Amino acid sequence: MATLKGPGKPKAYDGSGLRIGIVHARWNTTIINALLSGAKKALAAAGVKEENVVVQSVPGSYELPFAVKQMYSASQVQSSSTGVVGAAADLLGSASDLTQLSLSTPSTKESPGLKTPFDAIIAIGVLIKGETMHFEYIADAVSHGLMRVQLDGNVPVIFGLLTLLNDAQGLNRAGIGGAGTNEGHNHGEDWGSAAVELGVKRKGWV
Ligand code: DLZ
Repeated sequence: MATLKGPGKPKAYDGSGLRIGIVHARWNTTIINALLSGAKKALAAAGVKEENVVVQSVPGSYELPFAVKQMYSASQVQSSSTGVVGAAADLLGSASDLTQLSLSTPSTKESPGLKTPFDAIIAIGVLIKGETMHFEYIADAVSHGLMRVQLDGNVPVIFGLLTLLNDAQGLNRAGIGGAGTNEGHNHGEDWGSAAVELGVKRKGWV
């Protein structure tokens, strides 16, 4: 049955030539893990190779915009020449986990030793409203931060931030609601599909 909500039935985009980054927060881990699995499942279903999916984590959602920006910058520098990887590390900060991990991903079969920049990055976070204004400030800052990164960086950033009033809303939106009956729909799958669609379209809109 057709539903009013959601992105509609996705066209089958071929993700086999894409490199996708995922940065997820660790707050509210149960929901995060399900969303992450959903995103990876959709990427695999679209043909994105496992070795071309790089996953990073940060403590909370507030850290997502910076992490996405760093991850993308590192992948750009890495792709320009293997010789400037050291310079990239200097540029981005010496002992940065993000820099080290994103620069040390395995090589593709097509171009050994040389990786292309990410075609899209998915930012995943789960904010659950508490008793203070914390939720509003973080939700607003992260939304604007992610938009800024994608427009300034010219890279699609998929908005995988759930802004929830309670735990149950989150479990449902991760497809693990209903106390063990897996009610709801996993929005991570939609984010994986969106990353593939935008990654493909970014290579040519006309
Ligand atoms: C501090 C905090 C709170 C109260 N709640 C959440 C949340 O529901 N989801 C989330 O992703 N992060 C939360 N954080 C952590 C902040 O995002 C951030 O990691 C810290 O303020 C440190 O910058």
